[in-house]
Amino acid sequence: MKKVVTLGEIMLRFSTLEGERLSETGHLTANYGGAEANVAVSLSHFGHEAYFVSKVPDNPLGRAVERHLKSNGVQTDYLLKGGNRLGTYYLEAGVGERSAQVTYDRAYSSFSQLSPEEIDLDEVLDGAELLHISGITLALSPALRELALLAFKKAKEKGITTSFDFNYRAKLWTQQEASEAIKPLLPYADICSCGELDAVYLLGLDKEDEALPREDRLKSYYKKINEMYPDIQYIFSTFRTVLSATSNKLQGNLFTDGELYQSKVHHIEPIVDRVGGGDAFAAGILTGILDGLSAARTISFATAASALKHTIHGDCNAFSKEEVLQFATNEPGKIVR
Ligand code: KDG
Repeated sequence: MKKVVTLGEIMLRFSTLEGERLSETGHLTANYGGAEANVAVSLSHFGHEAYFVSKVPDNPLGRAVERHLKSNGVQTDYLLKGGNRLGTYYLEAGVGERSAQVTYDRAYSSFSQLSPEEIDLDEVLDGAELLHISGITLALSPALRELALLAFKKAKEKGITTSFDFNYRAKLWTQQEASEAIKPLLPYADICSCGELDAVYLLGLDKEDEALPREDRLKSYYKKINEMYPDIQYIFSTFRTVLSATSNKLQGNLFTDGELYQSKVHHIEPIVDRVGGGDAFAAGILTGILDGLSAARTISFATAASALKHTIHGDCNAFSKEEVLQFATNEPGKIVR
C-alpha cells in the first residue's frame, strides 16, 4: 500500500430533500464532505494508505468526522483537534432545469484558522508517494496558502509526487485572488486538474476559437500550460454536458507526453448526487498514475469512478477499485488525433 496524503477542510453537509427550499425545509439529511477529504476516501477505497491532514473541533462533531474518515479506511494520525467549530455547508437539491445551490457556513472553522506551525510537514510527508491539495484550501486563508506552498516545495524536495486541483469556487474568492494564489504553486506541481475555464480565467490564456472542437481547444490550452510549467506531467479535466439536474453526459480528458486521451462518454441518468464527482475523478487519475496504468486505462478508470459517484448520496465515492474496473469494462480511453 502506498502512503498518500491530502490536506484540506472537511465539513458537515446538510441537504434538503428534492423539491424543498432550504429557507423553508424542516428536513435536512447530514453527510460529510470536503474536496480533499473526498479524495482521501476514494484513494483509500482504491487500495492506498490515505492520510487526511486537517483540523476539527475537539467536540462530538470533531469525533464524528474522525469516525467517518476511519470508517472509510482513511488514516487520521494528522487530524488535529481544537479550534472553534466544524465548517458546514448546505445543499438545496436541484430539480429539472433548476440546479442545486450551495450555501456555506464555514467562517472561523477550526481548519480555516490553522497556522502552518501546527503541521509538522516532515512527519506528514515521511514515506509518502503523493501529496494532493486543491484550490479550496488556498481560498480559506493566507496562512493555508503559505502552508500549501511550503508543503508542495517540501514534497518536491523529497521527490514526492504533487497533485493540485484548481477546484475554483466562486463563493469563496474572486478569479483574481485565485489566480494570484494558484500561480506560485504550479511550478511545484506534477499533476494538475484544470478545466478550460480555469485555463482562461485563472491562468490568463487567450480564449481559443469557440468554433474549434472542444478537445482541440483543450489540447491547445494544455500544451500552453505545459510550456509555462514544464514540470507538470499530467493535466486532466472532464467535459460535462448538463442535460438536467438529474442527467449528465460525462467524458474524461487526460493530457500527458503531449497527447490527449479521452474516455468514452458516460450518460449518467438519473444522477443521485453530483457533488464529489470531480474528487472521485481526481482520485481515479491519481490511482491510475500510482498504479502505473497506461494513460488510456487511467482516463477510463477515473471517468468510470466519477460516473459511479454520481449514483450515490453524499460527497464521497464508496466503490472499490475492483468495482470501478468492472464498471469501466474493457474500454480504454482513446488518443485524440
Ligand atoms: O468537490 C466537492 C466539494 O466542493 C464539496 O465536498 C464541498 O469541499 C467542499 C467545498 O468547499 O465546496
